[in-house]
Amino acid sequence: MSESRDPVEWYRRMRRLRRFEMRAAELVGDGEINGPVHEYIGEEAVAVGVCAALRADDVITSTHRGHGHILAKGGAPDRMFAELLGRESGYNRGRGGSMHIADFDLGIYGANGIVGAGAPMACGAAFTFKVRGEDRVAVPFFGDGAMNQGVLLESFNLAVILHLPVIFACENNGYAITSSIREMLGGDLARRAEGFGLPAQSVDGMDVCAVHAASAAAVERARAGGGPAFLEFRTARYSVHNIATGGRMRDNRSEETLAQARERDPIERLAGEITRGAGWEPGGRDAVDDEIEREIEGAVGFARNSPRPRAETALDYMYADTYPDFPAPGWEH
Ligand SMILES: Cc1ncc(C[n+]2csc(CCOP(=O)(O)OP(=O)(O)O)c2C)c(N)n1
Ligand SMILES: [Mg+2]
Repeated sequence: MSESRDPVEWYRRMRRLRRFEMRAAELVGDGEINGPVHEYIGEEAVAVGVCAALRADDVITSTHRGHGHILAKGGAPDRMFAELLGRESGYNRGRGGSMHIADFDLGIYGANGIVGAGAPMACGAAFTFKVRGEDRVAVPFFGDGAMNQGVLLESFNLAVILHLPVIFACENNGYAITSSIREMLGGDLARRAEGFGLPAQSVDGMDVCAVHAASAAAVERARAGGGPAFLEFRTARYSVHNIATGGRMRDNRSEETLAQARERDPIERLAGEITRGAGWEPGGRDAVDDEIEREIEGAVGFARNSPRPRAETALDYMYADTYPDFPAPGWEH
């Protein structure tokens, strides 16, 4: 998906993320989706605001909570639902499920079940851009929980010393599974990143305009050779960690705290700003909502009508059966 500075388009993209997740939750409830599903509802402004600052040829790495990032970078809802429903037409031919969706052509270098693991991959991509003299950037998304992973801190260091075009996008929703950041994380996230030499900023992650502005500035800098940056987006997930396990993964937030988070809803906020500002396209908000509804229902229908892999092919595509020559031709020892 390409760069956008149009608030109505941001609304459309956020609404797509929200409805995708709501529909996925229903399918989990109905038993049509098996395996873990980490819902992104409440955090839509982060994925949409960041990705609207990226070109189609920039790359992202994602997390276990990846649906939002993938959709915001242009992932197709029909192939995503097909993957969640375990169908042959899914992104991983139905063998990967929610946490392994990737599309290299769209610059989506994968959701990832290993917390923090996308960061070094993004550094690798950014190193390639730098060596080739390309003005592309790489954005690893990760959560507050990943800030305690060694590999993430090593990636900060690597990005700084190699001056890589990486924008570290930290989604601080205050929780890692059921553990509050207050009990688990020493110091301040942005100050921690600054300690590595990264320019760092803390941003209201419920405000897509603020997310986009901070991201666009960091991307522009990185493209021009200005090096990496760290952005903390303060956000909130409305649901439990993994909706497939239901109440067993409930954190200790009170109903009141959750209600307060919902009052800051990023989609309602943007909708209000559009109404008060430049206004809606012909047909208004309802027309966009209807368009998304048709898209999401069409995607669910596509997935349901797609064949499941045959049992005897379950292990196909799990392992590479050919390897590139190594050392690669031209490699100097
Ligand atoms: C290396 C590693 N350690 C632990 C886990 C188990 N785990 C899965 S999600 C998660 C919490 C991640 O929290 P955060 O990074 O804040 O992301 P959020 O779920 O809040 O989006 C943990 C500890 C894992 N998947 N990988
Ligand atoms: Mg978190």
